[in-house]
Amino acid sequence: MTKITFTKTLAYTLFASAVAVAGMTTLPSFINSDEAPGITLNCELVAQGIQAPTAMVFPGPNTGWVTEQTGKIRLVRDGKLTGTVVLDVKNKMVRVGSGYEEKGLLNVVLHPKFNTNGKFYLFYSRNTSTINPDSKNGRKFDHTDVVAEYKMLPQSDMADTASAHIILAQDKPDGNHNGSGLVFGADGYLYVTFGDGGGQRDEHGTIGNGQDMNTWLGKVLRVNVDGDAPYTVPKDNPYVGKDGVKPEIWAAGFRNPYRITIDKTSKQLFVGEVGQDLYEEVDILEKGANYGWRVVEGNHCHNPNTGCSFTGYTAPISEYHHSEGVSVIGGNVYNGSQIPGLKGKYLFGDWTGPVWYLQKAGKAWNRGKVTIKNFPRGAKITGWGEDQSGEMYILLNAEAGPGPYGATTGSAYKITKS
Ligand SMILES: [Ca+2]
Repeated sequence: MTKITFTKTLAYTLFASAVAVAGMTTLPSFINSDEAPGITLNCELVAQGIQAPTAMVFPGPNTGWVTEQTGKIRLVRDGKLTGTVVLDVKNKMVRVGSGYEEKGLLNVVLHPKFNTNGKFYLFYSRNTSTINPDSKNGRKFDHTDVVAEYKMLPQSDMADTASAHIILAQDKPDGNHNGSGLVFGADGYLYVTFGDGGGQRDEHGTIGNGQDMNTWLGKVLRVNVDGDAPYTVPKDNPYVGKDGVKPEIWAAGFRNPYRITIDKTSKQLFVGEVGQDLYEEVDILEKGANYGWRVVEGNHCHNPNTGCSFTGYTAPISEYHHSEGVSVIGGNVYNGSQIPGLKGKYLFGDWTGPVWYLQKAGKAWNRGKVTIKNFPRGAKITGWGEDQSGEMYILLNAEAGPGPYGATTGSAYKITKS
């Protein structure tokens, strides 16, 4: 195993200090609690030499793909990273910075019928020259986030670059908070998450994008990619036919819902929603629900910062304070067979390294600490994966950003029994 060193970026150092100060001045006696018992797991290195891994999917029983933030899908076969590049979208994307960076190739999901139709979907950031009509001095949007469909070449490990077509495109006022969650529900529809537009505190328009029902920003969308191109809106979406509301919206009130996943047993969708300065949260997605941002952050008032109303907002199933982390990296419910004690638990982490599980207990979800042995110290958690038999994988980056193009400080580990 490679020894992984960790270098703090200036941005992260500043951010962590600001959080520490906020914690001291506003929450001097905050005590963390894990209601459920801690568990210990192990992990096995599957692939190293990856540049800033963002997502991992499994097109075959012994075949995985890992997306690199800088644009490539790398092929992993029989537990080893191969030289095969399934696809490289670097030339379609924005230039990805080497330090802390939220843009780039952020996610991939396979069509439920991938085995027969070879279709898959990417979420990446591309350049734009469009002027942002809400900017004060005629500035351009920062970039455009897109969801693109691709098909595999027949009988090949590689994608057909000519098959690309854009399903969704959303202009972004700022570079951060891109969402990028992609999952197919049990209904066969594609769910896509978009962040609130970026900057901080969702200071967009008069009420913020999270609460503005006339934008995809700060929302989870639900679309049908199997009808007319590029997509159709399912008739049972909650806001179809409502004036001033985008019909693609399934749920609202998000800041940066970085990951969305499906529990293959319960069919519930889980969202890891990255908070502002104080609280990170995990949500279970419900039709037409509003998760409260920017009015609330987790179970706490945000704007206004006291005396807000929680009426109409769906609470997270779990939240944690920034004394424990800074960005939730939503994971998966374990549905594998090799770790019986993990069955039905939602495993997730924070970008700074801690890992927890959530276990349903009556109406509540209790949190427990997860200790992973042989886990590289100081590495950033950037994503999770679930293979065809339900075993789970964790993606790490030794650095806080992608590094220069071609840098390889990322790795993928399989979660195993202790
Ligand atoms: Ca919320």
